[in-house]
Amino acid sequence: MIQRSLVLIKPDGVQRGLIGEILRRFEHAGLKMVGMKMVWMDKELSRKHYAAHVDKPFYPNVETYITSGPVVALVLEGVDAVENIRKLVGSTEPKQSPPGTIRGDFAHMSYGYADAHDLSVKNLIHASGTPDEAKKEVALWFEDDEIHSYKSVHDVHLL
Ligand code: FUP
Repeated sequence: MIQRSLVLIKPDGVQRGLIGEILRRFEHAGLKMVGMKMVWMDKELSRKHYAAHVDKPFYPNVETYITSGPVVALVLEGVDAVENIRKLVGSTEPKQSPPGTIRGDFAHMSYGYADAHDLSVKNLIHASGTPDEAKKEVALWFEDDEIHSYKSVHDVHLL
């Protein structure tokens, strides 16, 4: 199934100069960028985006982290894109993320360290967890006219 997924390059990814590297990983995997913008999230957007987590004890630190600088928001399209993107991104906890994944190659923080320092775990990227979540997140982040349909070279191999 061709799916769309929402990806955020979080403030640590932007500040560390990893935007290009992260985009390269997705482009090289054949995923099509159909939406892209830079956004400095406010608390309201953070609460909407992390609606499932707002009442959890770790939420205040997640909000501090995600609103600490601009993020790059992407809509990526591809075959089973939601699952394939999560595979490329790695585990939520960078320490658990194997080498070869974006988090495993560019981050290593553990939940233990984050909790001991009253931080959110710095894991570079958000990627929608399920197709249902992806639909809701794409609708929260992008207007219809901000998402573009075009032919990429990869489309030749999908037919
Ligand atoms: P993910 O699905 O990978 O985006 O992760 P979750 O939705 O489970 O969690 C949202 C964010 O909260 C993650 F980016 C990491 C952060 N988090 C913590 O900092 N501590 C926790 O104990 C759990 C999650």
